Amino acid sequence: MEWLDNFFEKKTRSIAQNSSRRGALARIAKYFVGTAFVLPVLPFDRSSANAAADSEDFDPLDDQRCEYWRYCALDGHLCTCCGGSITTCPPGSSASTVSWIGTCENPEDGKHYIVSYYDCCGVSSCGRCYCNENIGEKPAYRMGLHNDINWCMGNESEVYHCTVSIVLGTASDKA
Ligand code: ABN
Repeated sequence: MEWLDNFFEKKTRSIAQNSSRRGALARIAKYFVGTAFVLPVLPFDRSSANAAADSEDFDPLDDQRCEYWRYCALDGHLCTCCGGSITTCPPGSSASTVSWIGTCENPEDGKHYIVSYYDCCGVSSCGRCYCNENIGEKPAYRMGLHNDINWCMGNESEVYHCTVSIVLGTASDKA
């Protein structure tokens, strides 16, 4: 195999003799500068993102979307996307013993309703349909209106899975 060693040695030497380090660096630099200028002007298909952002073309009563009216103060994953329903936790999880509330307008009758949000606990995070809606939401000094904490904290298992929304009544109802 000595002929192979000699062959490669000769080739390597000839490349080293015929090319300078500065020349190689210049070629590499040209490549990077070229891509930096060309890539930003390449056409990207942004149509789907724009369509989602601009479109009013969704069902406002779709309970698997953050825009659904009951979710106006919901920060969490929708249980409707996780094997549960608007009001029931998915199998294996259980509702938090404490909850927070929001006041949301129902587009069907224009009335405002008190909605109680419960976190479902005991199963690892569902990870689907994350919403962060904050109408009337308040920081932790008003705990009952605060959505940005794990309400499973009072449960045997503090593991958060998803959130359900239960309508308690119209905002004008007397207690
Ligand atoms: N109340 C929903 C939630 C759970 C865990 C962390 C933040 C918010």
